[in-house]
Formats: sequence, C-alpha cells, structure tokens
Amino acid sequence: MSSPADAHLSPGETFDATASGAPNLTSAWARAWADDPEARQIYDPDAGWLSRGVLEARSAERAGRLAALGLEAGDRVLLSAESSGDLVTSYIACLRMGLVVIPTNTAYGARELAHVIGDARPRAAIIDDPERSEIVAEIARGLHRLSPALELPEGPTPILEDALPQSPALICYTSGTTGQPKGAVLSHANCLASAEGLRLAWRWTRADRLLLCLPLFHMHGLGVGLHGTLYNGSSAVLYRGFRPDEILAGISDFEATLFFGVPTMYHRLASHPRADALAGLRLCVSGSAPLPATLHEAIERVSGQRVLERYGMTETLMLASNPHSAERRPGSVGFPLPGVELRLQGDPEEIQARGANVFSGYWDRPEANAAAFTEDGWFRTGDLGAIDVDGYVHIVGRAKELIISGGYNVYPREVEDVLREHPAIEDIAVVGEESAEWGERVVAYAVTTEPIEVEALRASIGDRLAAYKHPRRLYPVTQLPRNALGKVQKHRLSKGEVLPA
Ligand code: MCA
Ligand code: AMP
Repeated sequence: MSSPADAHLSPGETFDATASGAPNLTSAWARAWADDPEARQIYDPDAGWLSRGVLEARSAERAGRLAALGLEAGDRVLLSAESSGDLVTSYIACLRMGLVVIPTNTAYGARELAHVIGDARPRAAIIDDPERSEIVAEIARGLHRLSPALELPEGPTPILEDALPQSPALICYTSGTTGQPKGAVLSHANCLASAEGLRLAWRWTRADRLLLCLPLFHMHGLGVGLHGTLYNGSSAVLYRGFRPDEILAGISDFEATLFFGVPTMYHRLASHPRADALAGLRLCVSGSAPLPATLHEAIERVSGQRVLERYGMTETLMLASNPHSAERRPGSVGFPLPGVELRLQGDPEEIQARGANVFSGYWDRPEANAAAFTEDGWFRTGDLGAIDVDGYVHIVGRAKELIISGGYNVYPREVEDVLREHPAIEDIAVVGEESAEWGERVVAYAVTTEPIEVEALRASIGDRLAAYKHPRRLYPVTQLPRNALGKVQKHRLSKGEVLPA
C-alpha cells in the first residue's frame, strides 16, 4: 500500500526503530528518570504526583520484593487492576526484572480468568479486588496473589534492565481473527518500535501531559498511553473510569496537552456543555473503533479540535494514523506509521501489516500462528481496507467476526457458546447492532421454546461472561436466516433485515 513516504515525519527526520539505543523498554524509560528525577510523571487520583525519581527508586525496590518471592526473568505475572500509581510502579518493577506481564480486564469473571491462567500459567497475579483474588485462588492454588502495592517482604534488588530486545514483555489475550482468546506475545522491541513511531508522528515530547482515563489492562491505555508517557519522559494524569466532567476540568487543572480516547468517550464529550474546553489540548487522538465522520465533525464544531484518528491492534500496536501536520481526514485512519508497512490483499481486500512493531506470534499456538501470517511474513489483520486517491487508509469492514462495543472487543462465538447452554434457547446468533454511543451493541437473535426477557437472560449468564459482553437486546425469531451451506447470514441480522417474531 503506497503512501506519502514521510507523511508523519518533520523535514530531515528519518525513522529508526532502535533510535532510543535501549535494548528494552525500561532502559529507555530509565534514561528519562535519570535526567530529571524531580519532574512529575504519574498522577494518582488519591496519592497525587509520583516523580520520575520516585518511580525509579520504588520500582527497583519492588523488583527486590518480587525476586525475594522467587520470581525470575521470563516468569509470567497476571495483572488485573484499576489504574493507580501503585499499579504503574509495580508494572514497571515487573518489566525491569524481565517478568512477562499479562494485562487482564477487571470485568473478567471466573470462566474468562480460568482460560487465561490455564493457558499462560502465570506464577503470580497482581489484583486489586479481594473477590477477584479469591476467584483466582480457586483457579490456581499455587499462584502468588499480590496487591498492586506489593506488600511483601523486602529483598535485594535483582539485575534490572537485562531483557533482550526480543524478550517478551507482554502477553495480551485477544481472539485474533477467529476462535478462543490467544495470548499475543509482544516483545520489548515491538513496544519500543511503536513508541518511537508515535513519538515522531504525534510530536510527543517531555513537555506533554496526557489525561489517561483508558484502562491500563488493554493496549490502548497501556501500550500507547503509558508506554508513550514513559518513553518520552512526559507525564500522565490517571483516572479510574471515564467521567466527561473530570476530563474537561482536568485540561486546565493539570495543564494537559493530550487526550486519547475511544469513540464512545468522544460521543459523550461532544454533547457536554463544556466540550469547548477540548480546545485547550494540543492533540486529541481517537482509536480502538471507527470514529464516525459525523462525530469527528461534531467535536470540531463544539471545540475547534480536529481529532486525530489512528488504527492499531493488540498484536501490532499502532499501524496507521492521520497526520499531525496535514489534513486529518474524517472517516479515515490516515497513513501507515513510520516503520510500518501496510498492503491490501485478497477479495475483499484485507489489510496486512509488517514492521518491527508486529508481534511474532501467539503464546503456545503454532497452528494459529501459521494462519495469522501469510507465507511471505505479513500479519493478517482481519480488517478490510481501501485507500483513497490521496493515500489515506480507510477501514471499510471486518473479515473477522468481531463486535467492538465502546472500544472493547466482543467475539460473537464466545457469547453464543455461553447462551447455547440456556435450556430454552434452541438456536442463537449474536451480532453487533449500530449504536451512536457505543459504536456497536451486542444483541442476540434467538429461537426459543418460551419467551425470555433480556434481563433474565443476562442473569442466567451471570459472571460466565464479563458484563460488557452481555447482549443488551434479545430478538425472538422463528428461525435464523441461513445460506445454502447452513451458515447463519449475520450480515442480514446486523442490518435489521430479519424481523423479530
Ligand atoms: C462498560 N459497559 C459496557 C462497556 N463498558 N458495555 C458495552 N461496551 C462497553 N465498552 C457496561 C458495563 O458492563 C455496565 O453495564 C455499564 O456499562 C456501566 O459500566 P461503567 O464501567 O460505568 O461504564 P462506562 O464508564 O460507561 O464505560 C464506558 C467506557 C469503557 C468508558 C467507554 O467501556 C471504556 O473504558 N472503554 C475503553 C476500552 C479500551 O480501552 N479499549 C482499548 C482496547 P451493566 O450495568 O449493564 O452491567 S485496545 C485496542 O482496541 C487496540 C489496540 C486499539 O486500537 O486501541
Ligand atoms: P484489539 O484486538 O482489541 O487490539 O482490536 C483491534 C481491532 O480494533 C482492529 O483489528 C480493528 O478492527 C479495530 N480498530 C482499532 N482502531 C480502529 C479504528 N480507528 N477504526 C476502525 N477500527 C479500529
């Protein structure tokens, strides 16, 4: 896929994935810590500012505690907690001593946690919620359960910053194009390459301050927001949950320059009476789901901000972005980022990606890996693309069965498998229904032996599915539309072509 080669670069700049000269993430972050230890870096909503020097010293000390527990480089640590300074510090401690972190959604229940734990076999879990901690204890008795503050006996600091570029830093669970959740293994080099591309493309500097309300258990908040902050030696204000009032007030209270959000957040900001405050930011970025052109225009109308939309995936970190210093085109995700190559293949045309940011495979899944990459080494995104006359990339659909609701991915198969266990459900199809606020909403079409209210259906699901995966509507039908091969024609359901019985 061609694009203006230097769409993202300032005159005279070139991209070098290893520009930081650091072999791993924390060596790159440590340079900024050493430079100006007094500088504020992470704001915790309860405890206030943590300086770069405090993050450095405290994370080294916590690495000592983890080592005293017996953890060693290469061991996996599950991490499931709301944003906090403690969580950030302990995350840094893990990476500094070469542990591999598995960020996990705090909405997950026993079934979802059991899959991740059974598959990745972590030796420890950092969890902020006693109830979830108990669930984890039931799943894996021998696993060390820790709070985000790591209240453990102290120990000598282990060797830090020793990970190789190809050492895994993260295992992030995602379903890829099909099937069960798989652990995408991201190396230190993958994460560094993406951070360097975004530094150049978004002109990210030490002077920046990010309002970070995205959860730190997914790639958007963690790999883009937190990693970028630490890589650039800039600062971030953490929020737990998203409240438009707080964000809009935070812009001036914290002298913020950056906001990253999913389209649902922009939808809520656009209708807020104080939305004009967004004008105070240097850059607003949207990603994780399509930003409708009408919403892009609404934000500009109320605040003057031209939101910069970008496109990425857990497996690849960031792939494409609208340009910082040229037209940000509504409905488009812009140009491939520095160091990223994109091409369109097949009919319909799928976006395929290559670059130092792209992961090398899923944890323990040789077959899925063979399917995820083409023979000549390109990663299949499962997204359908088009490129316009000016080289802007547009995402025009998905080849994979995926619903994106409020920036969270929901795999219909997983929801259908759970719903099929309901005694009154004979046949079921789960699809995404268009929603102005959520992008897509999870809805189910069902053939049932007796009427079921959606709330009763949700109650029957209980914690077998995280609440954001629950169907919000249940449409009774006499039969599901199928093609000649017996496959449910989901596109007809999504378009509302099948009327409820
Ligand atoms: C919460 N709920 C949802 C969602 N979030 N339902 C559907 N979709 C959702 N995304 C439900 C809860 O289950 C609950 O339902 C009710 O909404 C209230 O929960 P609450 O937590 O108060 O919701 P909220 O504050 O309104 O949350 C909306 C949100 C949140 C702030 C938009 O969903 C969010 O932070 N989204 C960001 C996701 C993200 O970081 N994605 C990045 C993935 P009930 O009461 O009925 O049980 S990384 C990625 O995609 C790639 C790498 C990329 O390109 O970035
Ligand atoms: P995840 O598996 O959570 O990393 O989600 C990645 C998927 O989110 C991509 O494959 C796309 O389908 C979707 N996505 C991310 N950013 C955008 C965007 N700006 N526009 C449309 N889809 C997006």
